[in-house]
Amino acid sequence: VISPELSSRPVNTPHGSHAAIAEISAGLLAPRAATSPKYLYDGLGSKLFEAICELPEYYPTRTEAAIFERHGAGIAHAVGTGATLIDLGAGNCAKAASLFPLLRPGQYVPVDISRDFLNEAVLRLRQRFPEIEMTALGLDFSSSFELPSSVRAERRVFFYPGSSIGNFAPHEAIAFLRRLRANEQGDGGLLIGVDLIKDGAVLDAAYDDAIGVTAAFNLNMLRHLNHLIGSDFEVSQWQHRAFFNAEESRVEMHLEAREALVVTWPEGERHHERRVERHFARGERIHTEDSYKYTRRGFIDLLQEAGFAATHNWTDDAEWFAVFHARA
Ligand code: AVI
Repeated sequence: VISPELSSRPVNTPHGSHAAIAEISAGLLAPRAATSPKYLYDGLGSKLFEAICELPEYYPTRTEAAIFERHGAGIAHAVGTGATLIDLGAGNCAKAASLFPLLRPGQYVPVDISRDFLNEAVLRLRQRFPEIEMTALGLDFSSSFELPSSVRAERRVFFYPGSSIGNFAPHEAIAFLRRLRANEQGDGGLLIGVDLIKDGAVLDAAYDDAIGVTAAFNLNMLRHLNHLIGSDFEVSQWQHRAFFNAEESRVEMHLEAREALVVTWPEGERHHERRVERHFARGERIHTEDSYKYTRRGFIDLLQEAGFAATHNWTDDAEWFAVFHARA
């Protein structure tokens, strides 16, 4: 199901790929420790994210779904039917699947870094929609990517819902959208969901829910890092922190050391016996995710900087979330 030439782990060690190990190690050793949010998504992380989407505090998923529900006909009219629908960060594929009756894609191409999770979802989806050709790709599209020849070239429409674009800094978002344009070949488009700036208390609650699902999602990254780089993080020594940073227009997620502690991991493949040590003071943080929020005008400007013309956008009554359709 998953195209083997597009593995997200080009050179495998007993843990992660060399590139991932080097990236994680450098991030942890930086004076302000940080990790890429992509490491939130191992198998359990993807399931926890699904649970987040069910939380009353996490409004983006249901608000976006309501926009698709209410404006589905207009969105389908703008996008057109029979397209090659490329679903970036497809996860359980549920959002795209709910649009199949309206968009009637000629080919569906779900892409996700969590390949086992994706595989399971696509197996189920094929039974529901046997008439749609499906090509699942298990790869990390956050850096560079090229679509294989099994993806039809005509009318490529990138579907990027859920405000995942918010997990890039604005300059990275522009670079990412430019790469999409390069893969799109002129006659396709982009259908993208974007979270809008709103009251800070609403944002704080959305990323620090009462029953602690988002805390578990964030803390699970430590287990994933232990698996990827062979580190010895103890989850109980850390706590979840999340808050809206209005100046930067983003929600930040951090993991904060509850006490002074040391984390170690193997220095490299050739020096298995030597371990890197990273000391954390009590209260010191690892910055694990940013989730940028935009105004509608601000996002139209960003699309334009990336070379897209924003043709339409749709929002909910409270203007908490917006869906944009853009063409090259
Ligand atoms: C996937 N992404 C858009 C989510 C967000 O809202 O930034 C990830 C998330 N992090 C915490 N809760 C949800």
